[in-house]
Amino acid sequence: MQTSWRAAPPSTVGISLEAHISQQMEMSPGATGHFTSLLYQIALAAKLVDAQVRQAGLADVLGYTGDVNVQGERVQKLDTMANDTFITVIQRGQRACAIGSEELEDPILLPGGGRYAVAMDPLDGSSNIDCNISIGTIFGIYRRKSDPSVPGTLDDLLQPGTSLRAAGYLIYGSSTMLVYSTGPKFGVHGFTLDPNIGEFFLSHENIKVPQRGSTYSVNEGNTARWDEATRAWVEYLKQEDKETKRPYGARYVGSLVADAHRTLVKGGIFAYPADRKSPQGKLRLLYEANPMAFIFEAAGGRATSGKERILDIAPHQLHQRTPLIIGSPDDVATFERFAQEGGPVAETRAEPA
Ligand code: P6P
Repeated sequence: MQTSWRAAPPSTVGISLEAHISQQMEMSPGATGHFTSLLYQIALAAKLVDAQVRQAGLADVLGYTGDVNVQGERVQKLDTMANDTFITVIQRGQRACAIGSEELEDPILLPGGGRYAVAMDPLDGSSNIDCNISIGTIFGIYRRKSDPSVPGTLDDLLQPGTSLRAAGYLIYGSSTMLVYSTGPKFGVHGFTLDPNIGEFFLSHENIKVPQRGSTYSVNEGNTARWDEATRAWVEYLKQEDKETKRPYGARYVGSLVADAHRTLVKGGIFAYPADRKSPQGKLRLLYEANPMAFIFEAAGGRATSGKERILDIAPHQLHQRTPLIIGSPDDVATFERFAQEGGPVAETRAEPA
């Protein structure tokens, strides 16, 4: 006979995503449930995409559709499926007035009074699908600026990251995780999908980026295209120096959600800097850099373009690019010292004062 029942602690690992979102809503005075409902819709769409991604190896969905998206990249069937799934679910939920997607040249502008604008990369890293490397969905949620009596506008999406109401990502990896935040006050939380029952459960509560890490994540294949400061920064990290715990380990998957998630949990730095081929950087501000920057800052990390804080950048185009450097505060500061002081002359390779 059980003699006592141990009451669960107030906020424990293991609660469902729905319960967690409801708790956050209760902590938001004046909440109407619209935002909560939109988060539920994103989680539902993520489950549907996860089911397709898991079967991709078996079903005939790995091939290319033959189409080319607005980025000039050949579109894989899973890209199309993910884009259609998120858009359909969000539209049906009627809480959004505008959706900007990496897969669509123009935003979807919706009537019906939805209060939020969603910027998303439905399936990032899709070139890795065929080799079973982790891929993901990245999203940012803005409060609309336009009058709710009319359909949403492009301006509802062209907002700086400081205006984000929430942001997050899904990583479809060895397990599927949803990581999201509604801001530094509420923290960053990771939920792991239990595929047997189709529910997300809190597995990583209040994720904090370590003050400093021991790995750097950058595509060194671009070295010949980098400026001297970027080259000097990487060379500095590779030097042997016990006092500053160098060399750093190199880790690069080539899938943003995978590289960012590792950096978020373990610390260190991820960089996609500008180079001669991509003078504005490769990654997209609205639906890649901003959501990641929002998450990292909410977790105590930092996010810069090398010249300015990512979240401060005023967007002017839906698909505009930016250099993206995210990670532990100390490691991002080291990058900035090289970027802003032009880096030392090659032979010294010491960190600028
Ligand atoms: P590269 C994937 O195609 C992606 O958009 C991001 O997920 C990833 O961080 C980056 O491009 C990798 O780019 O040029 O290193 O292959």
